[in-house]
Amino acid sequence: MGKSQCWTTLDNNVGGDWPHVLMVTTAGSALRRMLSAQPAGGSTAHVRCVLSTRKEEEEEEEEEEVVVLARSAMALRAVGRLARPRRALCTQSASYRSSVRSGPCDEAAELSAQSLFSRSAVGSFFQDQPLLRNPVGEDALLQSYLRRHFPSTEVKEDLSRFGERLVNEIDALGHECEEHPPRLQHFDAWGNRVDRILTSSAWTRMKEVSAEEGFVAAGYERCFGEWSRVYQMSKLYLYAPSAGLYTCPLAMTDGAAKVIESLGRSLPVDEAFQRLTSRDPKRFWTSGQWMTERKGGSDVARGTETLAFQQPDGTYRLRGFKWFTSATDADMALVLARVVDGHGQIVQGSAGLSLFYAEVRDQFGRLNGIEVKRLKEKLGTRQMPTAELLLYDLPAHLVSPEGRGVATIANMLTLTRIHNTVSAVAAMRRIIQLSRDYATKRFAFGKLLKDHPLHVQTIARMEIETRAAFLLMMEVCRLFGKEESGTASDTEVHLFRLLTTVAKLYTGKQAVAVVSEGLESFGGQGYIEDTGLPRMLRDAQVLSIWEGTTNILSLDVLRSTAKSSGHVLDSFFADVKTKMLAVNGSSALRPAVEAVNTALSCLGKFVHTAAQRPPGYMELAARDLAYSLARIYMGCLLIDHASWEGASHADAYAALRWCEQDLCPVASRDSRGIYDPNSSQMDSSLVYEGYTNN
Ligand code: UCC
Repeated sequence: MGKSQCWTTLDNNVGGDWPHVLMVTTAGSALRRMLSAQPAGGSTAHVRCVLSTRKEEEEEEEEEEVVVLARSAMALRAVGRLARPRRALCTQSASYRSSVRSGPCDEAAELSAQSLFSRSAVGSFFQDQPLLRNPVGEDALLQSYLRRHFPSTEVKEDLSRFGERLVNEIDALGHECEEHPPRLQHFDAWGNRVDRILTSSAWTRMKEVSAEEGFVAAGYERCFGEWSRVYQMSKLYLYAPSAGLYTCPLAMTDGAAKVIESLGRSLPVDEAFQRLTSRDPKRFWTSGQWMTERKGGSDVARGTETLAFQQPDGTYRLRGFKWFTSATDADMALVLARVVDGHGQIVQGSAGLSLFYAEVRDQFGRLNGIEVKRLKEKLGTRQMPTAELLLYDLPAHLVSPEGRGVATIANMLTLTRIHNTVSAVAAMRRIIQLSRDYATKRFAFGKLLKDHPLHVQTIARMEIETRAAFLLMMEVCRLFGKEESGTASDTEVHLFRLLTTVAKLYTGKQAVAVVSEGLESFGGQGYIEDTGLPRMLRDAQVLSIWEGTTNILSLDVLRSTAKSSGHVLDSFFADVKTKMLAVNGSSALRPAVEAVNTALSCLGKFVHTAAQRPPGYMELAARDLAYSLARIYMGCLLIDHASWEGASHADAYAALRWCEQDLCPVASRDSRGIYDPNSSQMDSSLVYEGYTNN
């Protein structure tokens, strides 16, 4: 057995339950006999021997070593009395070291100390890594949510099977996507301009996996009626942290399928729809969403310069510069552009924008009137190609009514915002799963991290954020499924419009905070690239930026309120009241129910008086208003879940703790005059104090 193989074997055997490790030379069978005659630590269950035969490359003779794993220092000491250890392989706990020094193994300890660094320049440090296990089995809230709302064994079995596939196959592909980011090849060896985006084989495999698992198809097959979106998004929630960012093209693909479905599936988009929703890897297509131009990705209505020239056959050619196109290796894209009329005129603003369908490559696989100027160098999402594209006569079909581009692509935004929420919650869940596992393996200050109350309190706070976010995500998906299947009430339709925005903006921020905290729970290891952990923070940061930044979405809350003449907020108030009335009987949850009711009443007063305030007042309050909606609704959902007969004590605890915070910051800040016109001036003078712009 080679040396490195031997050490690997040992690594794998040092588990969290076996914190004390000692290496001895006594032959394994002899040691086992001694142990059975005189059980160490009172019972042989406290000691485990691992036999490893090692042969140095240049040595002829094989050397047998026995690694002893013990559950307690006492058990280890007992072994030390039976068999003289040659050296300590690793001592994970301070208690072991002190026991060896003070106990009858002094000689052994000295030998151990001498030989500790003898094998390599870095010594024999190793630490059990956090392990990814089937995330379905580890996710108590997912399980109880499904038990409560969706008791289909078929779904549970599919998710569990998929969880195994994640652990055994997909997670490694995700890491590979990170390690082999896309490259742009401008020219081939013979000088031809080719603009090839070269992606990793793992990225290609992710596309096949996506078709096989029906990540998009499940949303349109609607096998589970109004619960189909809950099923689809549950699967994506499991997939996202292992997906190597393949969730991004899937989000846009889902969005494009939704736009096409809502427009009516005429040619040529009918063929595209079938491909976007196919389970056949050979037929499956992904779609891009080309909105963002040089003037920005938020103010799409004023920032879009791309022009559409009509052709004699009724199709169009697009010319423009798309500044930030994600997953540029897609097969098709939905593109916003301005139609140039017969006099060479265009309409400015939102009313001039129309939506086009374009295929990215021709039948020979060459780009269709597209130059890839460069790939973006991004903080995160490096697994995925994001590019600047020059469009010069890209063939395209008008798919929206002329001038209704933004309103038509809004369906796509709804989908990508839901996917964004799913990815945010998934990232939080994954970091907690790893962090709590690590806490059972890492020793510090004489005990495992899991036995340090402050450490566990920190993870518990992350858990509360994640549970609240999870329930909001699921509620949005549930409402979506109802809307699509035509079973949603008016209240639910309004709620869906409001909560999609609120969920995206709030969970995007939560994900950054929770993932960052999660990294810290690994100490320095959380900052080390090849643990795979830093990537999670980089990738989380995008969630609050793309698909509408926090402020843009806060303004969208105002937009949806105005457009619905306040019905979205009326629905919000009505729904929270109904849910709270339903749980009023539960005394354990009473403080939480009271907190939500009080916050709702404060919010009601704020909304009532804000309507009479000067223009600009609500804009300044928009972010705090959105946060208040999020916190109140999350509190309401936590209470609702905790009041279910199958809920656990942890569910009730999470609800109570969530509701201890300021659930209605917009009312608290309003009472302190934060949105008065003069505070805006003060903000400005604070920000620009000392600033010179010569
Ligand atoms: O593209 C990007 C990167 C792609 C990567 C995607 C991956 C996602 C992966 C996630 C998971 C891993 S980033 C670019 C993203 N850009 C945006 O998200 C746009 C942000 N800006 C906005 O949302 C703005 O609010 C705009 C563009 C919607 C504002 O446009 P307008 O034209 O100035 O605003 P209007 O006039 O208020 O809205 C025009 C119409 C109205 O309908 P009508 O005309 O019937 O009154 C609105 O009601 O659009 C309707 N509308 C909506 N409808 C606007 N927003 C919505 C909405 N959210 N839902 C329904």
